[in-house]
Amino acid sequence: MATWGWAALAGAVSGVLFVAVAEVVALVAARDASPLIAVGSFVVDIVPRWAKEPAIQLFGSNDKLFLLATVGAAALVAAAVAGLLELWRRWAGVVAFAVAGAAALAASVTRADASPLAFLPPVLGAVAGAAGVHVLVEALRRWREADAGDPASTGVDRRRFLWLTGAGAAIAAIAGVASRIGSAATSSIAGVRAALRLPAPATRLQVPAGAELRVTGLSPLFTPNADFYRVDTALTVPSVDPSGWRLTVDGLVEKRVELSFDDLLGMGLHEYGITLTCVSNEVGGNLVGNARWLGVPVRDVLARARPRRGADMVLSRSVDGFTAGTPLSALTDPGRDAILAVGMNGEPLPLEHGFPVRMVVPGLYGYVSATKWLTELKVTTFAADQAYWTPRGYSEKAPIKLSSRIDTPRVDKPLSAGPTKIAGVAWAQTVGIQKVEVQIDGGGWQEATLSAPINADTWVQWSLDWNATSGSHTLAVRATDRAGRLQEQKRTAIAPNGSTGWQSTLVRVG
Ligand SMILES: Nc1nc2c(c(=O)[nH]1)N[C@H]1C(S)=C(S)[C@@H](COP(=O)(O)O)O[C@H]1N2
Ligand SMILES: [Mo]
Repeated sequence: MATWGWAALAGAVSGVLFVAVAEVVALVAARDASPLIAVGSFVVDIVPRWAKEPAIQLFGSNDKLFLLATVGAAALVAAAVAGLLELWRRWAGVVAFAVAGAAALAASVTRADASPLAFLPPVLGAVAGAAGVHVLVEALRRWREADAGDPASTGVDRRRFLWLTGAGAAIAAIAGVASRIGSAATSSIAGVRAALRLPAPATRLQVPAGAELRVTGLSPLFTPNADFYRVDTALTVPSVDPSGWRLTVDGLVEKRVELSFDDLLGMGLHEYGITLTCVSNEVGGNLVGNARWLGVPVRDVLARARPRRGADMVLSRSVDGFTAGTPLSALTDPGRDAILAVGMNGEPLPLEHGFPVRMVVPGLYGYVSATKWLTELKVTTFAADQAYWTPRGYSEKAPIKLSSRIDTPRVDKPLSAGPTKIAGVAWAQTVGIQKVEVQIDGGGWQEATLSAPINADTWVQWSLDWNATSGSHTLAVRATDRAGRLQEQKRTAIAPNGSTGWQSTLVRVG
């Protein structure tokens, strides 16, 4: 191999050493302050919408894995270049590692949930990487100089370089594996959650007879937690221990309030049925789910702090820095069940869905209301504060749009001729669904049977009998809400405040 090839390899090994040492230090000294995650999170926050959306569409819930792999690959290439720089000029590679360390340091200490020792992993990692590249490239230089001048010592110097490079790679590998095993062993929040017993609700959700239609292929009335869609900017699921959790209510309030988890539970828990929807849900998409939530009304919590006149927004903040801006009126309205949820479908909130406390507000898209891993409610104004997605191209206010979806039959599942059912779900949170109509092959609109609604905040299921004949058929669906409004026919994109359009799908009957 050419000298430059060896130098690039030496740089790459030093790069892996940087990351592995940083991971170990992060585990021991500053839990969760992994520079790779910090840099990845920084990228998540700065990539523009046009770059983010295709990645999400392409990789779905693996988008985070894809991002980390990209950051890792870029770091490896940069480290190889640092090896070449060190070969070109002594110390130039060391300077490159120092610059990379400074960038990782900036990303680490500016994270919302940065621990006081967050500076240690990138600093010590960079020291290890810089030392690695310098020592290895010096050894390479000696070998190559010996090659040119004194052939007798070539073998010794060659072995020395290879030995050092191998040792560096081995140390990196061991440290990397150890840090992974260690972090799995110490992430005890899953255990804390499993042991948690929530009090019984003071009022239970009433589910009327006929609330669930039994049709094969139709979404269940309540989406199981394991199937519930997940959308957030968090590269690693935040670990929040309920015993140390505090909710601060501050800003434009008469009295700043701080609540512990037990204080919150002590306010009285009630059960609610609310269908959550993501603004990124495409027509026919699955970024929507219905759950039985256990929680405390937000208005009760706000009442303790007494919002001042002039306030019109509540900026809810997550431990990871994400924020949502919700109209104050939607949270104080006695007619709307905006809640701080601690339970989901009979269990404590799953870690990915915001354990231990999240917000859920009927009728508003998740990004303006449903803050997970909640830590603060700041009473403020839309004029004074902006939430996470506002400067990133999404509307400040975003009520959920009336929508309907066909669950069965599906394009990818051919069916046989004969009597069958066309079925799906429809939602118009806070208003309710009055009617769902189905159109077959461009014919007349036929009214579907609706499930008995739990309330206006949950979706309803719908179904229509169909005698399917052989061949291809186009099925379309549209809903009307209880205010008499027909679902918007015109297709619009998800940005800036949610997609519209009637779903139409092609099915093959064999
Ligand atoms: N902390 C935090 N909370 C968040 C988000 C986030 O990125 N970070 N995303 C929001 C968005 S866009 C949606 S649609 C919902 C999704 O909630 P789920 O993952 O429980 O389905 O969470 C909201 N809460
Ligand atoms: Mo969302």
